[in-house]
Amino acid sequence: MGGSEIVLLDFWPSMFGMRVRIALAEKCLEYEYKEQDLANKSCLLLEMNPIHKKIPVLVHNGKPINESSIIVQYIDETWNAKSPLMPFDPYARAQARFWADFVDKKVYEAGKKTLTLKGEEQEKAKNEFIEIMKVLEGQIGEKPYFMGESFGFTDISLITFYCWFYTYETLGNISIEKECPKLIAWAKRCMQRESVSKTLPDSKKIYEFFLEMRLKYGL
Ligand code: GS8
Repeated sequence: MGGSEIVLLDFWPSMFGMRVRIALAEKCLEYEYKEQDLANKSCLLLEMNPIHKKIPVLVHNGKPINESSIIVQYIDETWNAKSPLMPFDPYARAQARFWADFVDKKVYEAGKKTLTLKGEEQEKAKNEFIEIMKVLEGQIGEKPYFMGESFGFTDISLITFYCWFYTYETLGNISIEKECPKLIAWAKRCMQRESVSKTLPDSKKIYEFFLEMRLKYGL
């Protein structure tokens, strides 16, 4: 895109960073990817996200945008001619935001608890995780995507967790597919899109990454 300089500060296994990569791919935008070391944060990251000091950060023509859901909406609004990610109708937009917000508030925390707690606490976390997935499965229902016929904002917010499912399932001893077959069918449908399949790392690579982290930080 002429005159636009796009830089992404990211970390490869981050489901939040992947959201931004999918949105950029949907819009066919070229950008510079800068992998960040979160154990030793760069001056650039601290300068571009002084409040949360987290990735992802999108830097567009020198100006930073923080928080993955906000970044995805920014991308959609700035490059609105190609592949709209939000529905046109204001009520449908509100619904799309509601479900993306539900994912933000529920999925990461429940997944993290499933991976890090033990015994009875882990059992509780696993049940909570499955319950959240079932709510999402109910919302997709018989539709191809969250908001109907086209892939968009809400799909992006959840699909990046899919490459973590193997890790949740293996370490939590659960089967998401058994409990939520429609959700998995939706995820496989999303994976048929190049923007998604080229962005999501291999599930086994994520699993190895998590085991390494666990060893290093004694989670
Ligand atoms: C979450 C980003 C986040 O947790 C968003 O962008 O949607 N609500 C934010 N980023 C993590 C890496 S992914 O787990 C991060 O940057 N952590 C560094 C830290 O906490 O120090």
